[in-house]
Amino acid sequence: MIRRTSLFALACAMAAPAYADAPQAAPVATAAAAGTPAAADAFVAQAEKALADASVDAGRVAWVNQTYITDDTDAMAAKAGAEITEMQVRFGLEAAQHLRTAGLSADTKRKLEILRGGITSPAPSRPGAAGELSEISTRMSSTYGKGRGTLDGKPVNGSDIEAAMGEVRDPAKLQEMWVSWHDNVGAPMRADYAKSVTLMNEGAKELGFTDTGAMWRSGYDMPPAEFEKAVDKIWADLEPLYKSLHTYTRWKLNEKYGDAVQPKTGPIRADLLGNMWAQEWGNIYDVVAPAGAGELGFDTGELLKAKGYDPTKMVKAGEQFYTSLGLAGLPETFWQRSQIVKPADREVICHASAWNLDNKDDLRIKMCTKVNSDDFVTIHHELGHNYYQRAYNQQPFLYMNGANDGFHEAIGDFVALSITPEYLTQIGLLDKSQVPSADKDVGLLLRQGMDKIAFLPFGLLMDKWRWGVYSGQIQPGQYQAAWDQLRLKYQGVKAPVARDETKFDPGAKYHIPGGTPYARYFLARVLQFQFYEAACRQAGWKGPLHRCSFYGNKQVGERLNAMMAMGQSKPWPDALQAFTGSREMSGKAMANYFAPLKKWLDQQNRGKPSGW
Ligand code: X8Z
Ligand code: ZN
Repeated sequence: MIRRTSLFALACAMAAPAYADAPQAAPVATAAAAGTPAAADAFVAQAEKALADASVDAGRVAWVNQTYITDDTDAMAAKAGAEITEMQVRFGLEAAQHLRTAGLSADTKRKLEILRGGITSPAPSRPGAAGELSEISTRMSSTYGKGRGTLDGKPVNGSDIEAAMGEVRDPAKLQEMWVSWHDNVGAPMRADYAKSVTLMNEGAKELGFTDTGAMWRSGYDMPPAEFEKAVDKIWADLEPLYKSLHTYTRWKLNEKYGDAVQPKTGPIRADLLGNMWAQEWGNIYDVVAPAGAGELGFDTGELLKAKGYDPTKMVKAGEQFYTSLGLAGLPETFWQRSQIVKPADREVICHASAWNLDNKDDLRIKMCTKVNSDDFVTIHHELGHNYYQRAYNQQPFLYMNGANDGFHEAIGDFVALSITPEYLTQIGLLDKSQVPSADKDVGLLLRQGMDKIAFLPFGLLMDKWRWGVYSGQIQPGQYQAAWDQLRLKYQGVKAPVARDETKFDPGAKYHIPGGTPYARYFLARVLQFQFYEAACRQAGWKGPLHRCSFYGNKQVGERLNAMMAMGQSKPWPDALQAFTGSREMSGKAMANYFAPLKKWLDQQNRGKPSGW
């Protein structure tokens, strides 16, 4: 698989990543003497051009591989990926040399740092290493894409089993799906994963980082150690909110399933939460909804089905939100070239992603869309990536990226927060008479919190685990145990059956075999509320925050576009300030949004066991 760097792409927001058959980088031919700012400028210009040129073909190779997995496309993708990585590493190492030069311009320094630190899968420069890493990465990624679990003993593909985890309520069936998926998909990847860690760390060290985790943490306009502290601080601020939700949810699960399935104390059984990874819990809203206030009278997925929406119509509705903000419609090619539903006759990577194949406007999404509420949100999420990509397409190639990767993940989610009942009436999905009254506010917030709040500890622990693996603090013989410990510590969940070191549960989550860093989603979860609070303020909204929709607001659209158009050209606090006025990523806006829910949860939880 094409190894992506944050230079070209977020795995989920894939600007044309890199290049197959790229010309070997020639030494910079320039009159400027080596070690001078002019030589650094010339190197950056040459590297930027080479990468931009080469990125388009490689993007196509990756697209074809991920939408048509065969041994042949795997081989082509592995080859293209190796060539990309080799070129990136070569430029990265040269960038490190130029960074020693005094008197560099701010732009040149920023671009050199991007070249050195923005490689997500750094391979060692010795011959053959990039090829080996690329082959392993392609194998892991395609193995995931082709993975099957079972339900009632019959094989079920990834997108179907993901949806079934949200719908099935029989604990034995949930357990079967959970165990089969984790055993079949995760466990066989263990040795490949360990090998990839060794290779990537060797590469990261060559580029001057202590390990790959430190390299990943270096992409936030602050030292890696400070980034870790910033993330921990956000979590510390929001942990009480999560604990309140956990206490309440465990109680409700115990009421539904009884002590034998879900005890009143201790961790929650991970397969009962409506999601294969227990990362978002909104699918079991029916299980936790309080009588009266919790009866919302509608479910977005049911509304879509009732109104006869198909996946393409869902995407059109998503596009319509963005155009209502004054942003241009998607190009015709988007509709011709996207993969919106799972092809019946071939293996693909179903995990949703957004692409810009020509770095201009060859925008596409790749999804295996189902008509349900999760995928309605995911469509808005992916289109957020596409609109971001197009907004920054005038930037120099090395700045064609999010202000940081959390921004890229946050745009579409921020837009989807505007999918309020009122908005659903505006687009004709919900009847005016069905809009839940103010006494249903707690229910609306609980439905939203089951997705948004529940995600936080998962969003954090994915990379806590990888940071530990890359630093060597977690050794291969402890992969599973360390994973289980982090799941327990942060999420308070546990596997439905005992796990041991023959398993490899991290491999059963897309981003581990896919090599996509995950802290971005944690950041996005808080950033989206910062954006939303700011947009609602700009729109002059006066009511409860969660009822605000900025649908149709051109001023919000204009300011959003201004922030997105900056790409990665400035440190992220500048971009954040441009839209929100603040220079800090913080959990405050999210805590503010959910404050009425927190109060209500704590009332419900009185006298109930809390923690695990
Ligand atoms: O991977 C994604 C997107 C593609 S960038 C669908 N997300 C994370 C996940 O599914 O684990 C969005 C939310 C978190
Ligand atoms: Zn995304």
